[in-house]
Amino acid sequence: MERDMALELVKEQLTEHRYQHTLGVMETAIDLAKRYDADLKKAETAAIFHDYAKFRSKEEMKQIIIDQHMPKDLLFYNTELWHAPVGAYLVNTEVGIQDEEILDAIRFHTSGRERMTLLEKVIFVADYIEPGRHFPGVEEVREIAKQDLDTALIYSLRNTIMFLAKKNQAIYPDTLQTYNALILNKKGES
Ligand code: DGI
Ligand code: FE
Ligand code: FE
Repeated sequence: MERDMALELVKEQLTEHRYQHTLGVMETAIDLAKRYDADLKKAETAAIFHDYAKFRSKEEMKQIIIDQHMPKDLLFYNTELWHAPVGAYLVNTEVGIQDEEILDAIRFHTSGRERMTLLEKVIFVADYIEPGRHFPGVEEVREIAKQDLDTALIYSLRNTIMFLAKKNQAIYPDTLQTYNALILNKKGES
Protein backbone atom coordinates (compact mmCIF):
# COMPACT_ATOMS: atom_id res chain seq x y z
CA MET A 1 0.00 0.00 0.00
CA GLU A 2 1.13 3.57 -0.75
CA ARG A 3 2.54 5.37 2.26
CA ASP A 4 0.14 8.34 1.99
CA MET A 5 -2.89 6.06 1.77
CA ALA A 6 -1.72 4.04 4.79
CA LEU A 7 -1.07 7.19 6.81
CA GLU A 8 -4.51 8.53 5.95
CA LEU A 9 -6.14 5.30 7.15
CA VAL A 10 -4.24 5.23 10.42
CA LYS A 11 -4.68 8.93 11.17
CA GLU A 12 -8.44 8.40 11.53
CA GLN A 13 -7.80 5.82 14.24
CA LEU A 14 -5.44 7.87 16.38
CA THR A 15 -5.09 11.05 18.40
CA GLU A 16 -2.76 13.71 16.98
CA HIS A 17 -0.14 12.80 19.62
CA ARG A 18 -0.28 9.10 18.77
CA TYR A 19 -0.16 9.93 15.05
CA GLN A 20 3.04 11.92 15.59
CA HIS A 21 4.44 8.93 17.52
CA THR A 22 3.53 6.73 14.54
CA LEU A 23 5.43 9.02 12.15
CA GLY A 24 8.44 8.78 14.48
CA VAL A 25 8.23 4.98 14.56
CA MET A 26 7.97 4.94 10.76
CA GLU A 27 11.12 7.00 10.26
CA THR A 28 13.04 5.09 12.91
CA ALA A 29 11.92 1.71 11.57
CA ILE A 30 13.09 2.66 8.06
CA ASP A 31 16.47 3.75 9.48
CA LEU A 32 16.85 0.48 11.38
CA ALA A 33 15.68 -1.56 8.39
CA LYS A 34 18.39 0.08 6.24
CA ARG A 35 21.04 -0.48 8.90
CA TYR A 36 20.17 -4.14 9.53
CA ASP A 37 19.03 -5.03 6.03
CA ALA A 38 15.36 -5.68 6.73
CA ASP A 39 12.60 -5.17 4.14
CA LEU A 40 12.12 -1.37 3.95
CA LYS A 41 8.56 -1.43 2.65
CA LYS A 42 7.40 -4.00 5.22
CA ALA A 43 9.06 -2.03 8.00
CA GLU A 44 7.27 1.12 6.79
CA THR A 45 3.86 -0.55 6.63
CA ALA A 46 4.21 -2.38 9.96
CA ALA A 47 5.34 0.84 11.66
CA ILE A 48 2.45 2.86 10.23
CA PHE A 49 -0.14 0.37 11.47
CA HIS A 50 1.53 -0.86 14.68
CA ASP A 51 -0.75 1.14 17.04
CA TYR A 52 -3.86 0.94 14.83
CA ALA A 53 -6.00 -0.53 17.65
CA LYS A 54 -4.64 1.68 20.43
CA PHE A 55 -7.91 3.57 20.96
CA ARG A 56 -10.42 0.74 20.62
CA SER A 57 -12.48 0.17 23.76
CA LYS A 58 -11.42 -2.52 26.20
CA GLU A 59 -14.76 -4.22 25.59
CA GLU A 60 -14.19 -4.45 21.84
CA MET A 61 -10.62 -5.68 22.27
CA LYS A 62 -11.62 -8.25 24.88
CA GLN A 63 -14.33 -9.62 22.61
CA ILE A 64 -11.92 -9.93 19.68
CA ILE A 65 -9.37 -11.74 21.88
CA ILE A 66 -12.05 -14.25 22.88
CA ASP A 67 -13.76 -14.63 19.49
CA GLN A 68 -10.51 -14.97 17.55
CA HIS A 69 -9.07 -17.48 20.01
CA MET A 70 -6.08 -15.35 20.87
CA PRO A 71 -4.07 -16.46 23.95
CA LYS A 72 -6.49 -16.26 26.88
CA ASP A 73 -3.77 -15.32 29.34
CA LEU A 74 -3.71 -11.86 27.68
CA LEU A 75 -6.93 -11.15 29.57
CA PHE A 76 -5.21 -11.61 32.95
CA TYR A 77 -2.33 -9.24 32.22
CA ASN A 78 -2.11 -5.51 31.55
CA THR A 79 -4.76 -4.27 29.11
CA GLU A 80 -1.95 -2.27 27.42
CA LEU A 81 -0.92 -5.56 25.82
CA TRP A 82 -4.20 -6.00 23.97
CA HIS A 83 -3.88 -3.42 21.19
CA ALA A 84 -1.00 -5.34 19.59
CA PRO A 85 -2.68 -8.69 18.73
CA VAL A 86 -6.04 -6.95 18.22
CA GLY A 87 -4.27 -4.46 15.93
CA ALA A 88 -2.86 -7.28 13.80
CA TYR A 89 -6.38 -8.69 13.46
CA LEU A 90 -8.01 -5.36 12.56
CA VAL A 91 -5.27 -4.33 10.15
CA ASN A 92 -5.98 -7.58 8.36
CA THR A 93 -9.79 -7.42 8.44
CA GLU A 94 -10.36 -3.65 8.11
CA VAL A 95 -7.35 -2.51 6.09
CA GLY A 96 -6.79 -5.72 4.14
CA ILE A 97 -3.10 -6.21 4.88
CA GLN A 98 -2.39 -9.91 4.38
CA ASP A 99 1.38 -10.14 4.72
CA GLU A 100 1.99 -12.39 7.75
CA GLU A 101 5.39 -10.87 8.47
CA ILE A 102 3.86 -7.42 8.73
CA LEU A 103 0.95 -8.73 10.81
CA ASP A 104 3.36 -10.56 13.18
CA ALA A 105 5.43 -7.40 13.62
CA ILE A 106 2.23 -5.64 14.72
CA ARG A 107 1.04 -8.63 16.79
CA PHE A 108 4.23 -8.86 18.83
CA HIS A 109 5.23 -5.18 19.00
CA THR A 110 4.30 -4.82 22.69
CA SER A 111 4.97 -8.23 24.29
CA GLY A 112 7.77 -9.49 22.06
CA ARG A 113 8.08 -13.26 21.69
CA GLU A 114 10.74 -15.92 21.68
CA ARG A 115 12.54 -16.16 18.34
CA MET A 116 11.55 -12.76 16.99
CA THR A 117 12.11 -12.11 13.29
CA LEU A 118 14.33 -9.26 12.11
CA LEU A 119 11.25 -7.24 11.13
CA GLU A 120 9.67 -7.80 14.55
CA LYS A 121 12.85 -6.60 16.26
CA VAL A 122 13.02 -3.52 14.03
CA ILE A 123 9.45 -2.51 14.90
CA PHE A 124 9.84 -3.28 18.62
CA VAL A 125 13.00 -1.19 18.96
CA ALA A 126 11.72 1.62 16.69
CA ASP A 127 8.61 1.89 18.88
CA TYR A 128 10.86 2.23 21.91
CA ILE A 129 13.39 4.77 20.61
CA GLU A 130 11.48 6.97 18.14
CA PRO A 131 12.37 10.69 18.56
CA GLY A 132 9.16 11.48 20.49
CA ARG A 133 10.08 9.14 23.37
CA HIS A 134 11.56 10.87 26.40
CA PHE A 135 11.93 8.40 29.24
CA PRO A 136 15.06 7.68 31.30
CA GLY A 137 17.53 5.47 29.47
CA VAL A 138 16.10 6.01 25.99
CA GLU A 139 19.16 7.93 24.73
CA GLU A 140 21.40 5.01 25.68
CA VAL A 141 19.17 2.58 23.74
CA ARG A 142 19.25 4.95 20.71
CA GLU A 143 23.05 4.76 20.70
CA ILE A 144 23.10 0.98 21.14
CA ALA A 145 20.57 0.56 18.32
CA LYS A 146 23.22 1.96 15.96
CA GLN A 147 25.60 -0.86 16.94
CA ASP A 148 23.58 -3.97 17.72
CA LEU A 149 19.85 -4.58 17.34
CA ASP A 150 19.64 -7.51 19.80
CA THR A 151 21.41 -5.54 22.51
CA ALA A 152 19.04 -2.61 21.93
CA LEU A 153 16.14 -5.04 22.24
CA ILE A 154 17.53 -6.42 25.51
CA TYR A 155 17.85 -2.89 26.93
CA SER A 156 14.30 -1.98 25.86
CA LEU A 157 12.90 -5.15 27.42
CA ARG A 158 14.90 -4.71 30.62
CA ASN A 159 13.70 -1.11 31.00
CA THR A 160 10.09 -2.14 30.47
CA ILE A 161 10.37 -5.11 32.86
CA MET A 162 11.94 -2.91 35.55
CA PHE A 163 9.36 -0.16 34.98
CA LEU A 164 6.51 -2.65 35.45
CA ALA A 165 8.15 -4.37 38.45
CA LYS A 166 8.67 -1.03 40.22
CA LYS A 167 4.96 -0.30 39.76
CA ASN A 168 4.16 -3.69 41.28
CA GLN A 169 2.69 -4.89 37.98
CA ALA A 170 2.74 -8.37 36.52
CA ILE A 171 5.00 -9.04 33.55
CA TYR A 172 3.57 -10.97 30.64
CA PRO A 173 5.40 -14.31 30.24
CA ASP A 174 6.26 -13.68 26.56
CA THR A 175 8.11 -10.50 27.56
CA LEU A 176 10.22 -12.42 30.08
CA GLN A 177 10.78 -15.22 27.59
CA THR A 178 11.93 -12.76 24.93
CA TYR A 179 14.38 -11.23 27.39
CA ASN A 180 15.68 -14.60 28.62
CA ALA A 181 16.11 -16.01 25.12
CA LEU A 182 18.16 -13.00 24.00
CA ILE A 183 20.34 -13.05 27.13
CA LEU A 184 21.01 -16.79 26.87
CA ASN A 185 21.76 -16.40 23.17
CA LYS A 186 24.31 -13.65 23.92
CA LYS A 187 25.96 -15.89 26.56
CA GLY A 188 26.32 -18.59 23.91
CA GLU A 189 28.21 -16.14 21.70
CA SER A 190 30.82 -15.09 24.26
O1 DGI B 1 1.66 1.48 22.31
P1 DGI B 1 2.90 2.23 22.74
O2 DGI B 1 2.65 3.09 23.94
O3 DGI B 1 3.55 2.98 21.64
O4 DGI B 1 4.00 1.16 23.21
P2 DGI B 1 3.79 -0.39 23.49
O5 DGI B 1 2.88 -1.01 22.52
O6 DGI B 1 5.17 -0.98 23.59
O7 DGI B 1 3.09 -0.44 24.90
C1 DGI B 1 3.94 -0.29 25.97
C2 DGI B 1 3.19 -0.27 27.25
O8 DGI B 1 2.71 -1.58 27.60
C3 DGI B 1 4.20 0.13 28.31
O9 DGI B 1 3.66 1.24 29.03
C4 DGI B 1 4.34 -1.06 29.16
C5 DGI B 1 2.99 -1.75 28.96
N1 DGI B 1 3.00 -3.14 29.37
C6 DGI B 1 2.17 -3.62 30.30
N2 DGI B 1 2.43 -4.90 30.54
C7 DGI B 1 3.44 -5.26 29.75
C8 DGI B 1 3.80 -4.14 28.96
N3 DGI B 1 4.79 -4.18 28.06
C9 DGI B 1 5.45 -5.38 27.92
N4 DGI B 1 6.43 -5.47 27.01
N5 DGI B 1 5.13 -6.49 28.66
C10 DGI B 1 4.15 -6.47 29.59
O10 DGI B 1 3.90 -7.46 30.29
FE1 FE C 1 1.79 -0.07 20.90
FE1 FE D 1 3.73 2.57 19.56
